[in-house]
Amino acid sequence: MSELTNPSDNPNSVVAEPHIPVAVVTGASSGIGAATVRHLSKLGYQVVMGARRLDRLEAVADETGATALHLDVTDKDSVDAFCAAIPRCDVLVNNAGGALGADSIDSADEADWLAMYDVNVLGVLRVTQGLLPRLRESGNATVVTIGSIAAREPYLGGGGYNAAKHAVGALTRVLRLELLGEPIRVCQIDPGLVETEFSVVRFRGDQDRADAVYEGLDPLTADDIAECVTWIVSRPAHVNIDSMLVLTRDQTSAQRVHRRTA
Ligand code: 8X3
Repeated sequence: MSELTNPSDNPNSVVAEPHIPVAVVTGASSGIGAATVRHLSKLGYQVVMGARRLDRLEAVADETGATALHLDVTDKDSVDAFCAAIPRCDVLVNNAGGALGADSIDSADEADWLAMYDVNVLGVLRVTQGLLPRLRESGNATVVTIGSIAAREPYLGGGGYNAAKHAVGALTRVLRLELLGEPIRVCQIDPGLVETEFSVVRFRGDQDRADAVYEGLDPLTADDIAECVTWIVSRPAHVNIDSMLVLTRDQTSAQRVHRRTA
């Protein structure tokens, strides 16, 4: 983990180096989040990353020099402490999120729906709210939210995740309306099939079921999406990439994929 000195009474405060832009990435302990930390660090950002699994974050920190802070986006106190430790924010990547289950609406578990709404929608709300003062101070900021093809298109078994990600899309578009006239860009990347821990978590550790999601096709990688983030944030300041749908060549829509048979 990078060495932090204490600029204030907050022992966890990050020290922002003057002239080095600061990027904040949530859900950064693995997958798209960790890849985004690596790519933004290479691009020259001082990166502050948050996640629940601090041990995993510290491994990414050792590799990149990014600063690791504990963050549970479903816990308002945790988000408040995280945001209070960040003195500057030029880029916010709202990546924390995920799916739970693939049940039909007929058999859906309300607790899963609540959990998905909490992490995907309220998580983005809490962190964005908490860092908006820092984003406004930046004078040239970008919020990139990782949505999903599930934010655009319903699919069988997608009920709760579709509902949550559609809400993320609504939140992103309302935020863009609200910030019109301020120097803050608002972007949403909607990835299709990306092979990360996403499906293992969705299917509660059932690796075979998770593997089957990507079987016979070339899925996107976390790096593919991280490269989209770095491209978006490195456009000239007046260019707002409002939204981006990113699919593997083997996928044309949520339910239409090409799988090679052995
Ligand atoms: C992940 C894409 O199609 O597995 O956000 O829901 S999908």
